[in-house]
Amino acid sequence: MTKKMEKMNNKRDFLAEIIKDSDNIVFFGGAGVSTKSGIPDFRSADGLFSSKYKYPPEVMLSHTFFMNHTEDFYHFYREKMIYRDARPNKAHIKLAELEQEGKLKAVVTQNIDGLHQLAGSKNVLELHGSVHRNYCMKCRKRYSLDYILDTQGIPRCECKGIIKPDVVLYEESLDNHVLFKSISYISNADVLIVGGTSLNVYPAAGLVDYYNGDKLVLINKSETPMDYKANLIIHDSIDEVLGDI
Ligand code: CNA
Repeated sequence: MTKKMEKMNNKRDFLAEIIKDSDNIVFFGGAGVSTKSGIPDFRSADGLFSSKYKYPPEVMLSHTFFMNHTEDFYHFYREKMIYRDARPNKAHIKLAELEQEGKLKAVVTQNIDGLHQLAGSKNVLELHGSVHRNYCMKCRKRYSLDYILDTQGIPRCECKGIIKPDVVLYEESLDNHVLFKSISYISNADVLIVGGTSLNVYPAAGLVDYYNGDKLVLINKSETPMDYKANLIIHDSIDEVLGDI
């Protein structure tokens, strides 16, 4: 792999060749995939974690905070976590095309924005849930994102129960079915492309360890704690890198 890479003119050509040669690619991504669509990530300089709020974002996005300060949670959530008008960028679109061509088997994402599906991806494993699904904590009735955005304060079900977004908050565990399916795709992948994630949030970040192959591609603007594991590292914008292929 390394020798082959030395012969290639640049990393992007090498990535193009890896993609051309495989029909078993899995993509694992995070918030950086959607920044070009106008949705801020957590850990970039202009990300949510560098903004000043009354409570840190990790606290406001925790299960305890949701239960004890539901109205404050919804204030932050509606203002900072939901971007109804966001559209897929070149990264989402390329990944959907690769799936349609039969080359990419699954998108495993930490994102909750639904942009992969909007771009046309069919097999999307949402490790942290989705802002598009919401349910009553009392009777389990389902509600749309529009319902959450078009109400004020705490959104209530017709049975008066509190509606909760189907997103995995801090302190909550991941859906086992989604997690095991993700592990299965990643452990059987020929190529694993990891992108737009700081690989800081566990257990999601630990999924990289299930990859068994020798074509681990990491595309991220900044360094990650798993750069040393990658066979090909591109520190650049994922929308440009994937869009150019
Ligand atoms: P993160 O910790 O904020 O890391 C994002 C990473 O992406 C950083 O390392 C950036 O350097 C990098 N990055 C930013 N823009 C680009 C780009 N255009 N091209 C390449 N790299 C880029 O986010 P993670 O996803 O790693 O952390 C997981 C959290 C963030 C999950 O729980 C998500 O639910 C949560 N989140 C999701 C969204 C969303 O759904 N769009 C938005 C904000 C946060």
